[in-house]
Amino acid sequence: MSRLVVISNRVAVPKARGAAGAQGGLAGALNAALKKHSGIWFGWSGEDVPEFTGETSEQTFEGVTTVTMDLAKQDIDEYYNGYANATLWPLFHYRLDLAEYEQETAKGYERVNERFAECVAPMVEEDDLIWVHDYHLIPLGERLRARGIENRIGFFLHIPWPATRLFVSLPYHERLVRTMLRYDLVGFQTAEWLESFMHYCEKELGAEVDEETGCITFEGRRTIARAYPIGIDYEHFMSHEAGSDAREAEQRLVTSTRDRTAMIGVDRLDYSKGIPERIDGIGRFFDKYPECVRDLVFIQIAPPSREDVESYQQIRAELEQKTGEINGARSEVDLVPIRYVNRGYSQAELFGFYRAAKIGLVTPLRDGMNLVAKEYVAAQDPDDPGILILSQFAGAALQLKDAILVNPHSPDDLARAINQALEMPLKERKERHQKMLVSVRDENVQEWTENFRRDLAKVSQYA
Ligand code: ADQ
Repeated sequence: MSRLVVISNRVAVPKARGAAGAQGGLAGALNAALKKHSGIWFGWSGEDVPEFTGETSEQTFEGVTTVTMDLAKQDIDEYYNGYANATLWPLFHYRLDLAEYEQETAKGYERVNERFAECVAPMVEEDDLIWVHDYHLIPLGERLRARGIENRIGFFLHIPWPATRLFVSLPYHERLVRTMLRYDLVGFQTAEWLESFMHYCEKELGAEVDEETGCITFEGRRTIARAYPIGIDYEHFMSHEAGSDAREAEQRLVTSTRDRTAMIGVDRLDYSKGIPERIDGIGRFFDKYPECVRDLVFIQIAPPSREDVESYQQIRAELEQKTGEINGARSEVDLVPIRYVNRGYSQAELFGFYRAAKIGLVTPLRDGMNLVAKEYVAAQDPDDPGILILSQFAGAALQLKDAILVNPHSPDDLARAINQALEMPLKERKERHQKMLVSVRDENVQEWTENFRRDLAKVSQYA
């Protein structure tokens, strides 16, 4: 069986001690796949050095070898904070207003992709399957090809692929897509992002696109493009159910909210997650139903991320202001309607919080998938499940159709959804939850990893 080589911006380095259980989700699934197929995981160490040296550091733990490289400060500024997170991330999340187009950061992005190729190429063995992850590394396949690597190489995009009309605002957009077509297999979270990509290839590049097979033929080469919706590590996540950390967290929330209904939001602090818009929706609900202020409490957990990027500093300030306004206007001596917590929690604690919350608010303005929505469903008590309010613009909405779907831009729609959730009879809650649970349980992260790996291994059959 072919060895698997996974390449992503960062590597979740397993630790010999103390990190047990800290790896859920994607990291856990990739580790399991690497263990099974005896592979390597390569990425940036997260450290910066005065100058890039090309030296790598390797460690093997339980059959998985992780290899990392350090990057120069300038590399990180241009490639990571710059092009990846201030150009591609906002553009791919439909935030043209936040996207910066700087030639210097574009060059840095290319340069760092070249550095990845320089370090990875010598490790590649003849029959390896190479799997590249996410928007940081789109041109890497092409850089590896330039170094003579002829292995099967796949790419998975964790975020949305934007509509063609939006995507063409990116200078040199054609170059980026041409590099995508040097992969053998490209995967997207949903059929919607896949269709946008194919539309671009056909209309802008003039590629031949077969929508049924996902085969894109361009300049004599073939690439297969498909949707692979990512899931959670269901079994691992459910293992928290019986643990004391989850139970204590659940109890903490239940005790502190007393007889009020708890609603929860859990996100990285990111403008794509629609948190200020969510707060507006809650404000609108309180305006419409002031008698409910005493019955509800909203808990938003949002640890800061990407703090070196300016738009992330702004979203933090905006959120603090909005929360302050609503709490200022609606609080009583014994009651605060919104609790905003600026830190992260372990998966076990999140399990407990999700379970204690009778409404889960997952309302991104745009999201590749969104795993919080799936975790919320998994954590519910099947005999008395909470209700998921989910943005129609999250990839997850295509699978979780029994959530209450909302337009996250509309405060009125959010207020309507909260009211609908509060009034929903137990029978309907159970029916909706049961259907969503089947999808969350069956379309899990192991399935996702295996499907992608299997298609990549088969890819020569199509070429
Ligand atoms: P993210 O944008 O980071 O991921 P998401 O899928 O919602 O978003 O979350 C990933 C993980 O982070 C989840 O396991 C969640 O529990 C954890 N997490 C989020 N907020 C947290 C918090 N406040 N405290 C602790 N943990 C938290 C990107 C894409 C998504 C896609 C994933 C996987 O943007 O669309 O679902 O990759 O492909």
